Amino acid sequence: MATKETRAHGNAPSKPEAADQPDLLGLEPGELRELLRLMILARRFEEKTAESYQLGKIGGFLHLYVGQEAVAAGAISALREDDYVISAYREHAQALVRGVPARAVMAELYGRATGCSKGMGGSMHLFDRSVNFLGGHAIVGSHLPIAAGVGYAIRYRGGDQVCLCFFGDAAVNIGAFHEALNMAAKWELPVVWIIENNAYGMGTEISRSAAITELVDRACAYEGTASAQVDGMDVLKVRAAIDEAVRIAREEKRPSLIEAITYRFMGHSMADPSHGTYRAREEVEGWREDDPILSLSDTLIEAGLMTSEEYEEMDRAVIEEVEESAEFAEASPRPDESHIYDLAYSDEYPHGLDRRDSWR
Ligand SMILES: Cc1ncc(C[n+]2csc(CCOP(=O)(O)OP(=O)(O)O)c2C)c(N)n1
Ligand SMILES: [Mg+2]
Repeated sequence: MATKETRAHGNAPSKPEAADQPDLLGLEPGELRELLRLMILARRFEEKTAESYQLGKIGGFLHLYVGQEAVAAGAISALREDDYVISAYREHAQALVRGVPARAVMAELYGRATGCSKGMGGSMHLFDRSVNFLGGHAIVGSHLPIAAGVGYAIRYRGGDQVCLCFFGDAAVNIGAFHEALNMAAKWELPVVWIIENNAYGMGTEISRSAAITELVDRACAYEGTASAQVDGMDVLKVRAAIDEAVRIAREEKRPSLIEAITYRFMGHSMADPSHGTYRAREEVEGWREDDPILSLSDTLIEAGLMTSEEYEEMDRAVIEEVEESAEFAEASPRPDESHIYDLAYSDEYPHGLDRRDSWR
């Protein structure tokens, strides 16, 4: 069973904690409250999407991130605006935390022209170039070589940005994982690889598919790749690990592989009941006790950085924002059928080539 006890839980390079003082990483109270707000936004947003899905307002697949919010919030908050984020298909939270407006994400899920991918992508293909959010990729592992390419482009242009690449534990057994990590190490690319190890690829527990289950250990196959395993239920520990990985990428021009130990509270997708037949109810309930939102709100309240009334007010404001995003989506038009072939291929050809040249 993938209980908290049976899984490794973090050797992140965070500072040692004093007796019963939480390590707040020197963050300002406002920054800490924003981390909490972002996690609540991801949670409330997805609760709403589950409701809309059941009402038939959202079509296709819908993979919820509930339980894993600390990974997206901790990691993306460590970035600068000109850095890049790329993700797999469980990416609503990453898009929201990166700054894609809730209404643009919701409208995309509803298949509306006002969505961040103009209603042509849906849940697994969120994209927003204005905040350097490069997707949303449905094929497991397919975006890792793209992240290496982004890292290469940064290096080629002499920039000091970083590309943060999220993927699940099952992606580490895909060939593209090896190819991408190998090239990133060889070419010293500023990529931070984040494995969101939630113990399962659909209904298969990682120990049944991976020869090495300490996934972070795979970093040693790619010399120069820094690595850390971190408690992915603790947003501050994730933040500390990614702060360091980002520093390494920016200053030392080296990639890192970070394994965040986390858990999804819901099923693989809306088609999968929350515990299914492949995991025990007690296992899910055990992890729910480690809810990253409640952990941070307790920490902030105990540290005197927030009152429980302020927490409730924050939650209320987020719920309002989410409700408004659903109303916006509902009222938005669907994309026109005449655009069905748009956005699949680029119309721009580099280096003065014209469309016909590509057929020669
Ligand atoms: C190449 C490929 N094979 C199979 C699938 C079907 N599939 C979709 S999600 C998934 C499991 C992926 O699990 P993981 O990488 O751990 O991510 P998680 O769903 O846990 O976030 C599989 C096998 C796919 N999308 N792409
Ligand atoms: Mg997984």
